[in-house]
Amino acid sequence: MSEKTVLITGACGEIGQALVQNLAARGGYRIVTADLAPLAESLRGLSAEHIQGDLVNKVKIFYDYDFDVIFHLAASLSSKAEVATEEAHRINVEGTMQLLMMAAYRSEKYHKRVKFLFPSSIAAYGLPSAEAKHAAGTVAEDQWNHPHTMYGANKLYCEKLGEYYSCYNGQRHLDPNPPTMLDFRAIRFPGLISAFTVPSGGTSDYGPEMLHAAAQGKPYACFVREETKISFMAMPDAIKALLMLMDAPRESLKHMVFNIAAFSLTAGEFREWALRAFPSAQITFEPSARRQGIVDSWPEDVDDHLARAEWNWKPDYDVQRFFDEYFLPEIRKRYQRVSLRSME
Ligand code: AKB
Repeated sequence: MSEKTVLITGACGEIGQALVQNLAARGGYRIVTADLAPLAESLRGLSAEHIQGDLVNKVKIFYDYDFDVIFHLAASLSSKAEVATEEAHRINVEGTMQLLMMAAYRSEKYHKRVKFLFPSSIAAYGLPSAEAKHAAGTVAEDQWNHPHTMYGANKLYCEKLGEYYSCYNGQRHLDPNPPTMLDFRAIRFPGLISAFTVPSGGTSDYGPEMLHAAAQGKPYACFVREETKISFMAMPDAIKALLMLMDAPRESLKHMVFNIAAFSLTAGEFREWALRAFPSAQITFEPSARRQGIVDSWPEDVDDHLARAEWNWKPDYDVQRFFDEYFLPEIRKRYQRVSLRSME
């Protein structure tokens, strides 16, 4: 089988690094990476070509590449986007629009549907208050689509742009011979937790930050209240979901935007898990009104039956397995290595 050419934007971010490593291990892909940052150390030798710089300016050069699949991961996350709204809009919306137009153009010109994988987020939801959130419980894709944040609004709008370029681009779907359109597929991710990288700029970051701090014996002041609940997922499950959705035959997909769920827990429960593994961890709660408000607008949990029915989604890690089989074994190795290095 011939090699497929894949573009991964935001390749040096948390999802990007894990995705490049997984695709490279699978084999059969020519991986082109793009990021504002130079190629991360962890990706050396895995990326066939790295394009560094602002996506909005760089997108022209991608018109010359024969991409089969695009994973557009570059984004300004929810907390950062609230302090630099215009920049967030430029990265999250203009960058996505430019790439979608390029993928639509190539699909049409070469009669080949470019697959466009887009990480959306639970931030696309917006519940009016903590009480409404609690009452709503588990939400489906088409409920509560009233995001409170710039990032959430950007993600929801880009889902719509993806659908537009896939189905209606210029209303040419009504032509007697409609053109080939791109193949847009999006996942609304919950908060993600990697044992290898720490997030920055997001609002679900308190989960991974708390666990990484506990593992390193550093005190941590959590920026949301103990009872705050949202859904989380192990990074390997997030990568598995992206690859499963990429592989799913188009005919089996009736939707373009999918929730995926793994486990949902409160910040207080996170602290209990952290203390079980690291009994001397010092974790306190010092809520920030703005970040608390953001998480209060996100659902407690999401209904992922569409993903389960249409592309057989099922997470490998519930909360017990997440700690026992992924996070704790990996994090212990990681920080042991760091402390051994600091003794050298
Ligand atoms: C964020 O907190 O902004 C992200 C997300 C939930 O999309 N991790």
